Amino acid sequence: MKRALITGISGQDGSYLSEYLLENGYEVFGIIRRHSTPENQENRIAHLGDKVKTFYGDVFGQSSLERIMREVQPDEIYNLAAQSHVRISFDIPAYTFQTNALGVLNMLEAYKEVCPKAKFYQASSSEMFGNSVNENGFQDESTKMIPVSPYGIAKLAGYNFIRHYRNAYKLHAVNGILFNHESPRRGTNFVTNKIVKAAVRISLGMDESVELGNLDSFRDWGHSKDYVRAMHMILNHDEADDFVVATGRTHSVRELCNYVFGSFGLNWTDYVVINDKFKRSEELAYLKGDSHKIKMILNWSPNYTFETLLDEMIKYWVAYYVSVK
Ligand code: G4F
Repeated sequence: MKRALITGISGQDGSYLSEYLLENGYEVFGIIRRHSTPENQENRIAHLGDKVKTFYGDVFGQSSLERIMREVQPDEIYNLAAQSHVRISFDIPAYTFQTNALGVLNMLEAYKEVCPKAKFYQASSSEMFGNSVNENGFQDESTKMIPVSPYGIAKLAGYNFIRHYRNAYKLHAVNGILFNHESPRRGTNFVTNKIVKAAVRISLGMDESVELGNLDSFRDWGHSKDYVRAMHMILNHDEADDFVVATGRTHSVRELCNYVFGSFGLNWTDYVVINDKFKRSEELAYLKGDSHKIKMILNWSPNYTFETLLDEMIKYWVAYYVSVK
């Protein structure tokens, strides 16, 4: 049985990746941070029970990472731990950098020291591109990376550490450059789940409005389940390499509102209120990913569309509020 070690296992991607690896016969181990209310910390993986084994640890502490790696002896390491909220990274830039950049370095050092024969996946992000777009309107592996947020800057440092360790120490360390990916398990302070949850509550008479920030940015939204499958494929490619993972379709936040409120027969303009506190000091305006490389080399393609992703999220929140009402 192959052994996988996942940091950030209690997050959206960590939970779906755990399920995917268990289905594929892996033993799954995860690192979680200590939290004063432990049930909140593990609610996305609680349904997996003792099928996953978790350890307390933190990407800040190399010695605890080494101890865990020594005990697990992983074949595959997925570094998904991050401060993942871009707007919040403007409020806590140093913490974001420590987690998303120095955390990668600590993980790599522990990996090089303890289990260098393992394969190492790094959760890199389309936020690293900033406002660079190729002439054809897409971003791919060759697009310049000029990030516009503390989050993106930190992720870019992590991305470069991976490339450096791969080249310098001949480690099988890879980056997945993932565009936005969502699901019912997405945090409700990210725009998709925030809008879906609000629209469901408004449709049920539980709320009257929702406050949002910039409606004019465009994102390439896919489903986390499709993207964790891509992570596994990228890591298991014979050659250690970096891949963009995206749907190739883009929509504005405005279009997202229109689809979600429209599915309840509501006009979103009656319910959305703009609040500047949800805007960013510098914004990434447009993301549309070109994932031809992973399609051609690894034969990956997404099962979900923008519409089926949102339909699943809407269904989840309707069932949730109908059951608690
Ligand atoms: O949902 P978001 O917060 O995601 P964002 O900033 O694109 O970041 C996500 O995708 C990245 C990949 O490119 C990941 F690396 C990152 O970890 C995260 O998963 O915001 C999407 C868009 C932005 O343009 C934002 O300004 O929605 C806009 N927006 C408008 N009103 C809002 C809101 N975003 C949030 N979170 N909340 C609002 O009220």
